[in-house]
Amino acid sequence: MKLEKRKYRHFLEKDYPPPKAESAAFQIVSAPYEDNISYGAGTSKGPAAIIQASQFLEIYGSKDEPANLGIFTRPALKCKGTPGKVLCEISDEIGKVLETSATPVLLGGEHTVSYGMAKALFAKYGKNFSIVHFDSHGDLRPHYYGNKFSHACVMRRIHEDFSSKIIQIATRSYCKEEAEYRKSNHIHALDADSIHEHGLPAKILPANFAKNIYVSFDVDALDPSIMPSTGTPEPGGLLWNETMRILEKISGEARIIAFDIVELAPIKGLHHPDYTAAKLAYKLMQCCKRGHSCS
Ligand SMILES: [Mn+2]
Repeated sequence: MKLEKRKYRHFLEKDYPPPKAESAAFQIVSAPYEDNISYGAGTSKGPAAIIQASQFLEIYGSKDEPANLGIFTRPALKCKGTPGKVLCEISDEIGKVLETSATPVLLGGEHTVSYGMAKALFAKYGKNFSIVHFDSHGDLRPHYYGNKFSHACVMRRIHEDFSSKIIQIATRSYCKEEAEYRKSNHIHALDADSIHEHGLPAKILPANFAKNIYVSFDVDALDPSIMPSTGTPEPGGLLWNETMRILEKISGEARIIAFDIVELAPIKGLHHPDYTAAKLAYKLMQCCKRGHSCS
């Protein structure tokens, strides 16, 4: 059987036999949840596509590499039923990871799944974590066509329920109501226009941020030229190298304690975006480890 035809269940398993869950430095939770779609479909296939593409990452580095420290992939969640039920399923699963010393990594699914991560982090850290939200959209709507748990509202729900401090990065598409909510609630932003016009600021994270950071990465933060596989591709996004610079800066300023990658909607026959998302997941794991060593 050709390597690329075989279906893999564990991140990187082709080259790195899966470690035991209890000794892994990272635990991956797959949440293939797809309930409400604004435009294009297919995010339920995102987690499996990232895991499949990860087999083709080439890793060469020291013993401190995440691959050598152990990445355990938990069985994918079912994500069936009401949004409330699915979000409980996700937060319970992340809660189990947080009882170990592993860093939780959540793969979506639509962006709504991030609420489950935030809920579990809030249970462990209280307000002692802040959120870095990469997205082309604000995701701050009060509801979206009547749905409070739409992916277009996820940061609003998180902000309301956990009072998290949030910075939005690469945003370039939001409505008036979201702009007003942002302003009146002191939600920080490093919009795509600002990055393209002025470059990156000396420090990315606001001074009042917690030292523990949860990075929620909607792949539509990336430019559609490198990331076409998402429901609402929005021109004017981040390219790869500038994304890496931002992540490196953030991991030098704080400690990434959890992250997610959401909204990948694989396109059949077009594998570079899946590979990009898998590489992003691995780079974020490296950033987690960098933050641990500098804190
Ligand atoms: Mn989003």
